[in-house]
Amino acid sequence: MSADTLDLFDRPALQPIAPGALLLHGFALAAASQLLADIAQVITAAPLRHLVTPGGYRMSVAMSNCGPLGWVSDETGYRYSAADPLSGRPWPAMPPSFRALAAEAASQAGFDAFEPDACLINRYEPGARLTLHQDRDERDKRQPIVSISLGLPATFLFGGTRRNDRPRRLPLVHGDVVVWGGPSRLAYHGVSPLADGGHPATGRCRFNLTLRRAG
Ligand code: MD3
Ligand code: FE
Repeated sequence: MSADTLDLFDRPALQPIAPGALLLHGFALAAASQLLADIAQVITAAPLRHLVTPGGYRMSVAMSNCGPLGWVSDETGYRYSAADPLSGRPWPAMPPSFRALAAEAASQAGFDAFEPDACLINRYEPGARLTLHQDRDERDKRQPIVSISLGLPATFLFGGTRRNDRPRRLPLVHGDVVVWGGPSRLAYHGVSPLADGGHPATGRCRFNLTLRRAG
């Protein structure tokens, strides 16, 4: 390839986003069909549902969890719970495919021995969004968070450590993996309303897996 020929999409495989934050383009592509089959299994046992915020709003994103702990919200607050409030039973086990990919991605970003105990599954349909927030319900903030994007593209909003810091817009596409740690761990972030479309792997939606060490 000649020096002036642009690489496909002109994106490096590993893209630093901010101190402690690294975007791994396409890192989940090879595993995507396994990940989606495993998501289907998990959400059969623990169905996706629209949680209610402590403020009384129904979330537009539908959620479920797997692993020892699951993130839940209701009128009384946010918390991690070992049981699915819909069934009273433990969340489904974390599929090895999720665990392995998260540990590999974290290691690429310099976080060794990442052992997530919580995986939140977010499903976005067209129009669904996540308003700016921090993830601060986890015990050890030195542990990174790994997120895996599948299906329709989204515009991720990445702000600073103060809510009023103007967020940067970061496109995330099928197969992208992001590791958030160090100084980025408490950054405000969100997702713009999902644009309508269709994706061969997921149909008319986006899945995001958020892997965390919560307990
Ligand atoms: C940046 N989910 O579930 S994951 C969430 O695409 C959440 O569904 C988004 O934010 C989604 O809480 C984004 C990416 C993410 C997760 C945690 C972060 C980005 C982060 C923590 C600090 C900074
Ligand atoms: Fe978050």
